[in-house]
Amino acid sequence: MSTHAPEFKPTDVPRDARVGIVAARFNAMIVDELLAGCVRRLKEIGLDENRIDVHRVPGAFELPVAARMMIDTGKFAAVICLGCVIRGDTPHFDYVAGEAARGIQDVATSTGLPVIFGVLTTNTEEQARARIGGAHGHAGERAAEAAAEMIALAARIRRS
Ligand code: INI
Repeated sequence: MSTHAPEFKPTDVPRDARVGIVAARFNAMIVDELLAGCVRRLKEIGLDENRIDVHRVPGAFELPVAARMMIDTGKFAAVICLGCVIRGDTPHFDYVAGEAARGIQDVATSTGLPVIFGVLTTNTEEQARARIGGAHGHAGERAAEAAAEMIALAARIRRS
């Protein structure tokens, strides 16, 4: 039995892995940058552009069902969900953000495949901007790294 925790190396990601991305149109300026950073990082990690499929949905609420549609094709090693939910004056935020998070995790656990939560949930647009290459890093890049690490993990577990 191996008891050491191997570090993630981009070279551990199988060359033939395909990644699906679903990105919300709502708060498009923020989500477009999440998407750009995510695709950029996946390519840096070594995924060919033709192994990355992108689909758009109206808002974060629709991310889980679109992720499920992509997973059900059997083509993808992971699906990354990207969105941005900004708190307003009504309880709407809680429903959209909460259901997106719950739905994405449901798809992951019910299919046994990595479905990555790349959804910003912030009080203000400024806080969201700080997370697309500002003071708080880039959530799109982090989502790409999480997907790559989980794909590598799945490959390692299959081999063990
Ligand atoms: N969708 C988002 O992705 N972000 C939001 O901030 C948001 N707000 O604030 O309403 C939002 N609403 C739309 C929602 O995701 C669905 O698309 C809509 O309710 C139709 O089902």
